Amino acid sequence: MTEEIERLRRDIENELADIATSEELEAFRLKHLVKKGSLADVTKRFKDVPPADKPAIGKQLNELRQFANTRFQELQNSLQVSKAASTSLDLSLAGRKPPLGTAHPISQMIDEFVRIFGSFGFDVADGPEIEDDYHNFDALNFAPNHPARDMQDTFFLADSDENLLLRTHTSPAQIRLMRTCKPPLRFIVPGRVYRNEAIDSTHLAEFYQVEGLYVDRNVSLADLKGTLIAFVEELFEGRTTKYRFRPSFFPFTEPSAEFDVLFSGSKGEAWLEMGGCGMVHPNVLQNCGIDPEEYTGFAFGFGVERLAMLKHGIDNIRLFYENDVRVLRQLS
Ligand code: FA5
Repeated sequence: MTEEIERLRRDIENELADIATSEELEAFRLKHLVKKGSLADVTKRFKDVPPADKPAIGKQLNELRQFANTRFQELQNSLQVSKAASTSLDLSLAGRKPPLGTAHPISQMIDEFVRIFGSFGFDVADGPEIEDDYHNFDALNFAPNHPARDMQDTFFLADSDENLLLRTHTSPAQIRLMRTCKPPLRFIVPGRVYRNEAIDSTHLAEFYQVEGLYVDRNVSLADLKGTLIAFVEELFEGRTTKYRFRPSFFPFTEPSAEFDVLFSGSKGEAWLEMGGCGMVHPNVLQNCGIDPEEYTGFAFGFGVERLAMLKHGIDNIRLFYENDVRVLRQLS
């Protein structure tokens, strides 16, 4: 019987070595491991072995059974793992789209300014956020005792000998442009401005403005009105928006106006101030070395968040900066 067990062992080893699929493994199980399989068959005949040989042959038989069962189990596990690996990679599945981010609504609004005024022939310029008193106030014809210069409205930089401050508006960029470029000048200047203000649903202490400046011969108030109306009509894509020019005062423009747009929010309709505008004051042209007898110009400064509120029908300006992704996603 020893030779018979040895032969069976060689057969089992050879067959196991050739098994590559679960079907082959199943055939192996049916041939050797089930009740009527080869191993059960030899085990049945063990009772006929002479008692003296039983310990040695019993050991040989047990080892063979253990070997066959262990290898069977190992092969079954490894075939299951490779089957799972081959089915988890389905090359025909449609790809997963990565979630795409978008520009912030305020950046999108600035892009709209650049696009629309670009189509009107305006270039984009830049100016420093830390300004000096001269560019932010003096050169813009602010009287020395004008209330805007007050600490309560303006963030002055501590310990600065040069009266440095965080610009309160983008208008100082007008001065820098007129001092460095010769007319005709056509620029917009988007940028961040700072005011020492109480924050509420329409006011922030840090917000964006877009300054506009057009200086040439024969620029008139009609050009200013036509340009701003063309801008909002393009911005609101022809949706009828009501707007009005309201007489106002800025030291650096004469005449001056406030440009308002009718806003419908949750509390009904209200006029919302978009920005100031006017004809560049002759003193300002002179401060920049431009002859006011030869040239005229218009300027405007719009609040970007205010326009974005209107465009998206939002009545709380703070929503733009709370960075709630659910809100930002809706506005994109
Ligand atoms: C100015 O800042 C002028 N420099 C505008 C100007 C430019 C006039 C060129 C004439 C020629 P004003 O302080 O009104 O003006 O601000 C302009 C706009 O900024 C406002 O109409 C409003 O839309 C926006 N704005 C002003 N204060 C705030 C604030 N605290 N929060 C958000 N937006 C504001």
